[in-house]
Amino acid sequence: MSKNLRTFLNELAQKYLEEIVEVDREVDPRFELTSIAAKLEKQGKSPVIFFRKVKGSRLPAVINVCASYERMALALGTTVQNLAEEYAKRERSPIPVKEVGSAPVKEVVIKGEDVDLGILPIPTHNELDAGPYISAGPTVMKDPDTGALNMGLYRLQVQGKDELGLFINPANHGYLIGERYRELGRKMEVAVVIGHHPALLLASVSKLEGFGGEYEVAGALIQEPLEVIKGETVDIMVPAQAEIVIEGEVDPEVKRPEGPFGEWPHYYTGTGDRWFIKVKAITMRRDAIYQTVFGAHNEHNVIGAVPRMGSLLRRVKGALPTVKAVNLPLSGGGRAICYISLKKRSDGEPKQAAFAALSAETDIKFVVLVDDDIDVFNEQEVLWAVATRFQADKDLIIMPYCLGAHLNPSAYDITRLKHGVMETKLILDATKPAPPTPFPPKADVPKEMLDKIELEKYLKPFSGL
Ligand SMILES: Cc1cc2nc3c(=O)[nH]c(=O)nc-3n(C[C@H](O)[C@H](O)[C@H](O)COP(=O)(O)O)c2cc1C
Ligand SMILES: [Mn+2]
Repeated sequence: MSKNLRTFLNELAQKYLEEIVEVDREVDPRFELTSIAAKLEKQGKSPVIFFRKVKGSRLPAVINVCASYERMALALGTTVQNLAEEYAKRERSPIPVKEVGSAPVKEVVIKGEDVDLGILPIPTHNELDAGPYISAGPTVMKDPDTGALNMGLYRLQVQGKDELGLFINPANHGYLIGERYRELGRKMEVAVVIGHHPALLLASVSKLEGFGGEYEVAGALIQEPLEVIKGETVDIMVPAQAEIVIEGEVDPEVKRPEGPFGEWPHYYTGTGDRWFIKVKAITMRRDAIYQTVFGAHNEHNVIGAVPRMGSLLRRVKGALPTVKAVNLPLSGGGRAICYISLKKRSDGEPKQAAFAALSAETDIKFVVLVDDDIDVFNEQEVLWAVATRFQADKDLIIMPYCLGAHLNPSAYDITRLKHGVMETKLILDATKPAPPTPFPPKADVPKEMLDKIELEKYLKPFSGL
């Protein structure tokens, strides 16, 4: 059976029952649903939470499907240690989609006047959010020049029974494609996909070269072709195994206020005039499960970080094959800060890796390069390298006025007087000089002795003076 949200939730329940909990009591989609997740998160827990009854809808809802690295490793059948490596490997071997003639996502088809987003249990996540937001619905659109299907995860604000505000960062493919439709004087057809195997959400955040390719990466992540079927009202192939698909159209000449929404830096950002989708059809499973991602919380950052780390590892290694590992730590929201380790052969080499990372992902503003003896997943070690191998006057590069993370509250515009799409990029090269330049070895006991020591043969409870 094709992989989808249900196969994943069943697998999770079979292997790690404690990782998924359910709520039978009716909950309010406005704040109550997310407050339950927030309360657990404050206790250091982010289980999948399945809500059987959400006020105002007949559909159940699920949150936190992607809220931990362990769960994402399970989704890809690997371990947390190998997650980025495995992601990069699969991204290198995309699998073409498979078209099918019938699909569960077509069990219910609602079109035209009957369309009402109100049937879906769409939560309002955080206190100052502008209203209910679809946060786990990747949007698919066609590049008008090549026909390639591009998919990105963009927030969608419910603005009416058949209208969804669409916020796309100007650095993303989706924005450039929308601008192209505007130039051509055409409307842009879109399909929003809700509820699928985590691979689909992850793929929609992959950092791919050029427009499109996300469906094929989703296939590579689940290691089987992604099943797709023709849209009802749009000329776009949609994932057959999804829970819900929303089809519609964007007039790229028209923008209107959208936001605020609690974003990945854990602030309300991105408010402004944006495009919106006029919904033409909703198709879904008869007993569709509505999936949401918890904005400005752990899940938002984990799902932002996992695919980016995989894509970055692939792309940075492509530029410099001696790169060992890449981490986008959660301390940087899983996006803004990047640690890269490499086996340095020549002086100047680390900057090549930094340039590759910065060109692959505009949200990164701060790159730290370390040698391969440093574990990039251990921030204490990374800072030790900075403390001992880095001198600011020769190892630091500042690049102002770069395309940055629009949603970072400190980003600026060209006048520097207002918020905008630009940030200042920083590279710290905390690597030792390339051999043969001498550098003191790290102080520690001999490794052979350390390996030989079996503590239980030595240690006894203290018997007193
Ligand atoms: C939970 C989550 C929400 C996101 N929301 C947005 C958003 O509202 N707008 C946006 O432009 N990017 C958003 N992103 C990032 C994009 O999905 C990501 O940059 C993607 O690679 C863009 O694809 P594209 O370049 O093909 O357009 C979000 C990412 C995550 C993980
Ligand atoms: Mn893309």
